[in-house]
Amino acid sequence: MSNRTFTMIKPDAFKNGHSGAIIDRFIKEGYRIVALKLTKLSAEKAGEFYAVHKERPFYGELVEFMSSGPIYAAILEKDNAVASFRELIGATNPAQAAEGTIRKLYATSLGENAVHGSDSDENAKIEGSFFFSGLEQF
Ligand code: RTP
Ligand code: MG
Repeated sequence: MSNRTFTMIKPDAFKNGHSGAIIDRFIKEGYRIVALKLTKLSAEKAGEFYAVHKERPFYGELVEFMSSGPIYAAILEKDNAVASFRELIGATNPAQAAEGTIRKLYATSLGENAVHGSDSDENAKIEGSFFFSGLEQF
């Protein structure tokens, strides 16, 4: 089990002014910030990041949304990071997310759901390296 996960604060949460509260929550929940950057995905890069969803009906909408404005990308470290972080962010659909979870508090809708969290240790590594060089992942 790896102790790192990858996250993005998505364009809706950034635009709505929730980035500070969300990063503060990561820290309060005991995650160490390994790497952090403010950036903006092109449609091409967003499409590449979410290539696993290429055949899904929401792919076009997802790519458009994820390239619509600034995001924060981050690598976080804590024991059992991937699973514990998925619990902290809550269900994909904020309407189904548990009370107190980040998506329950800050997400806009199923498509615009405030944060991303890697779904496996393998994907956490791939996704972290999509945004950060080896030297930035100290
Ligand atoms: P994420 O990858 O962003 O952490 O979210 P997740 O694992 O909870 O959900 P996933 O199934 O991987 O879907 C990726 C993102 O696609 C958008 N989505 N839209 N309109 C829809 O039906 C729909 N379904 C998913 C969401 O932004 C979701 O987080
Ligand atoms: Mg996912």
